[in-house]
Amino acid sequence: MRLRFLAAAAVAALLTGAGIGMAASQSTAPEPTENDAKAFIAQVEHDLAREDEYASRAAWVQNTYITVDTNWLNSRASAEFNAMAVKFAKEASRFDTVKTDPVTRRKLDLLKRMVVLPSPSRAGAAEELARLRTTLVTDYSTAKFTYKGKALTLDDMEQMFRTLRDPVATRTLWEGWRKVSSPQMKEPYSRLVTLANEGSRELGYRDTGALWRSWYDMPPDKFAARTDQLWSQVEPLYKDLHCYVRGKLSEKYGDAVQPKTGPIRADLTGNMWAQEWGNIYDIVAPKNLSAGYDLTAAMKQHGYTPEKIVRTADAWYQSIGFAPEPATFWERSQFTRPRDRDVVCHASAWDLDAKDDLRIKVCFTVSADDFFTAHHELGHNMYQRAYSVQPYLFQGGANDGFHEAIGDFAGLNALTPGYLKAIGLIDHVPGPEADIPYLLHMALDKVAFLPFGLLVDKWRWEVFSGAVDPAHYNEAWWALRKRYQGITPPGPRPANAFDPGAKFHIPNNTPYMRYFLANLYEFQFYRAACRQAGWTGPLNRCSIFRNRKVGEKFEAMMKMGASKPWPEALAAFTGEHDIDAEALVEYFAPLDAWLKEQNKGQTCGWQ
Ligand code: X8Z
Ligand code: ZN
Repeated sequence: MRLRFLAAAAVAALLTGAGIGMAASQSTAPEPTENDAKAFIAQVEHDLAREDEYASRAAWVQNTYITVDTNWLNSRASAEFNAMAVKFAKEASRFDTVKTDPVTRRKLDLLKRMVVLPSPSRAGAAEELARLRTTLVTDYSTAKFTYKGKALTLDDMEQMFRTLRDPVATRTLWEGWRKVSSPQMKEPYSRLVTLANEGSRELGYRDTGALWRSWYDMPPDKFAARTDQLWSQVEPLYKDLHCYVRGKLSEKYGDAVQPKTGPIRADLTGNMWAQEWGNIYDIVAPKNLSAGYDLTAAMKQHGYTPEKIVRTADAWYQSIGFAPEPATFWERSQFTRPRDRDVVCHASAWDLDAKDDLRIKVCFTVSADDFFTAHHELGHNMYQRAYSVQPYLFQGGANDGFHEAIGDFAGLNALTPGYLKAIGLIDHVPGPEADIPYLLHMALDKVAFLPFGLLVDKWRWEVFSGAVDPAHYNEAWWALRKRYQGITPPGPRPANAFDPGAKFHIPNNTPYMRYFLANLYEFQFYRAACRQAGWTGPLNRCSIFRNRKVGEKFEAMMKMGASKPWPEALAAFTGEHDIDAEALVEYFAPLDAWLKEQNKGQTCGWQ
């Protein structure tokens, strides 16, 4: 084929050109042309798509059946894909000064930054990096903590955390998970950081953090400043929520367990990482106002199963015009934890062939958390299928925050009482007195998440840049947890603790700023959708269920994939050209006024 010839010619030119003392006219390889660039891209897209499918299938098998052999296969496939992508990314630089059409130029740019952890080119490095990655995620996924004679998985403990209200028990589980999952990761993790940085430098990035910050169609430093500025827009709202919740926790547990000042004790938030607090709604619920229903209870009452939750989410997407998940989705997905083997339980959505082999892999129970997560995961699948019309290098989100925001937007609609009534989960829609309880419940998840969404990669940026060395990994983690979230561990941390490793995205090397961005985008999408639908009531009651016109416009944005800079994708659906925390702030404005009223006389903050 044309490009194989091109590649061979380039190698030949390099070899001859390397000869010392050659005349300049003989030693200079011919300048590549626009056609060379196009041929190069065609070859890259063909080869990467093929290798990608191979690596994805190996990863699926490993994720759903962890054994020594599937780990081996996954490492091998991942190393090969990584090495190929890095090689192409380097070759792309040959066309830096070639004048090309905008599509080819964007593909060349995307190619240079597509690898999350680039492997160094020296022999054996890609294999070592891949093995470290598999080891870390396997350690995380197979860890069990023995409590009262029972070996508990993480998802067992997460489920207990939702309703446990005994601070001795929550502390035991919280510390137990961090003892069994992560201390042994510190050494392999720091090795992985060294290797990924070496690979990133070969590609021209200062470190892997700089590579990650380069994904947003703006200079990396500008992106970092932008995230700080977005945080400053929502920080006052977070502080009001923090103040109110701390007061309620102190009322419930007493000053000895939760003091009225200072940070919140992490294990009292109903979540293993204190990242979303919706599970402790019962503790913070206003005395005189009722939400009117409990979604988890309603689902149990109506005989919901994990699969039924997923079918309900699929039906929501169909109601706005999306095609249903294919038959193979229902045959090949994993909805619950298999009882006889180890798996990676953390929820994920898969696209195996860039056509129709879509799947999710989750370990659901019947809970409001999983109801939301089902919409979240299907959002990934819907996006994957929408942009499968694009060429390989454009088969991705407008940015990774968009990918996370699609399903969160669906979830915002699906949690409204109007929708829950329409699908028969609740009998009547509560009146306006339920708005504050509803917003409070939403804020416990959406507002509480913001500082966590921000700090995970602030920590990793410091680790990749070398600002924090392995001896200070844990200290730096807790400094950020305290500074941004205002939370604290239930007791002193042991010297060998590696608490970042007790959160999936660290051993799995999934970048995290995407979730911070998504939490803002989802409210921008929601506000725009409600305007398009002509909604005039309180924003929190708006639902675009069955609105095919809005669905069509949403899908049009999704079909763009990564073909255009993200501001263009955002504008295609919302008319807005920039990310803006104002939509979230507007949504929660009635709650913030109420919180300020409740907090009167309290000393808020924690420094
Ligand atoms: O990891 C996820 C999804 C899969 S992309 C379930 N989320 C983050 C987390 O669990 O920490 C969704 C919210 C944030
Ligand atoms: Zn996701």
